[in-house]
Amino acid sequence: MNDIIADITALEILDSRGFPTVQVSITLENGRQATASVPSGASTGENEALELRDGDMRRYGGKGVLKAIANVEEQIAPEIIGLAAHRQTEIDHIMLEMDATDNKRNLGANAILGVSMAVAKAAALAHHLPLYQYLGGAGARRIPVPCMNIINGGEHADNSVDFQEFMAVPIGATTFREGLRAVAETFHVLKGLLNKQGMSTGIGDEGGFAPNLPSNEAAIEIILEAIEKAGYKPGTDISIALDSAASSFYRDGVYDLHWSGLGQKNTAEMIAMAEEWLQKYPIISWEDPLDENDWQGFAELTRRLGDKIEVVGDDIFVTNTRYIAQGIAQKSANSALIKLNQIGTVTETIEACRMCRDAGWRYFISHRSGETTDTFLADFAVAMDGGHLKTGSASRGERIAKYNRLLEIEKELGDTALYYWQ
Ligand code: 2PG
Ligand code: MG
Repeated sequence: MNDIIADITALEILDSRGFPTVQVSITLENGRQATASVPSGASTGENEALELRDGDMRRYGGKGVLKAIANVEEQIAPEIIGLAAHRQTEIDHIMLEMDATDNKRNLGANAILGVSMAVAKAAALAHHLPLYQYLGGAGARRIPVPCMNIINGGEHADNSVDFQEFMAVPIGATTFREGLRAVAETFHVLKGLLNKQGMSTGIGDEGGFAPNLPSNEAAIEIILEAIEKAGYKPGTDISIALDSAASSFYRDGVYDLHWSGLGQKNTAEMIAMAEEWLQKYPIISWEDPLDENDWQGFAELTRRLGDKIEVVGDDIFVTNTRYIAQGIAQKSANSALIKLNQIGTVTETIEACRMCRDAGWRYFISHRSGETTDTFLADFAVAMDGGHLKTGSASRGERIAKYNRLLEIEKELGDTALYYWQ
């Protein structure tokens, strides 16, 4: 099968927040063409790979990506054209060597990832395989549980809630489509409840509601009410997952929760609060409960709660095997959030998943708060076989596109599809 790369072009497009991002198209010698686009985060970890922005204040407030586009077309393309698209690892390594920095600041992680994802898509096309099967092999058949972010706070919304994400997790379903239905129905009931209380049903960056609730706990309580009203049982059918994104409210050594009326807390108090909430609420997964540099706090929290819930590290590990290895050695968590653009190549993202799997950790595939309608993530989640995915709420087309792609994959797999939480 001819999968030789004949041409690579790039285009500055807009993401779901209306900011520029990179789209890359690859044409193969056989005439087939694949296009991929790169997501972008808002609550970013300090050690994420660098998203190259132009800094030219006359365009998009400095957020243009024309430099990254030029890097794809003028620097990367000449080195990659002529290679076979299925040589993913080799191609990614060529780009890493060309960039030669620890955070991809020369070429830009957005330039490199756009090419890396488009290469994978082109190879899948050339080999007449769906992307999830090309990347995951013949055994790829587990559809991830959709952890649906139905209340948005923190840096993803302009409301009074300081935790970033409140997710409904359909653990009781036996198929993806039934799981998706359960949490989508809950989302709709939640809208009615908020309406009734005179609260805003405007949405945040990931499509969840962004009401001005009196506290973080109020967000959990109203979700539990919505689950019941939708006809499901909290903790049995649908559980709760949280992403505190705690780095975003950690200032001068304290966790500043003044928005939601909790005042300031130190690490020990944050852990005590988490412990108390686990008694009260059916929480099964908690991401970034502490600041990304609070390694000791993470280890202590994991020691205390790690046998009850999934403790997920996002900003602390940034999908980088260097930090995940440190986390495994120090028992800082028991799961890593996995985001392609935190590290910047498909190959390194696969390595991060492998490292977690080898250590008996879970890994949780994730979108970014700035997304496009590209559905790469849905196929990638099935290919990686981790079983846990977050890709936003039951609104906003860029989130729905991923859910709809998973429905297609499930249908294609028919009876062979698997779906379960653990
Ligand atoms: C997160 C992500 C995705 P962002 O913190 O987990 O939900 O947000 O893309 O803004 O970093
Ligand atoms: Mg996070």
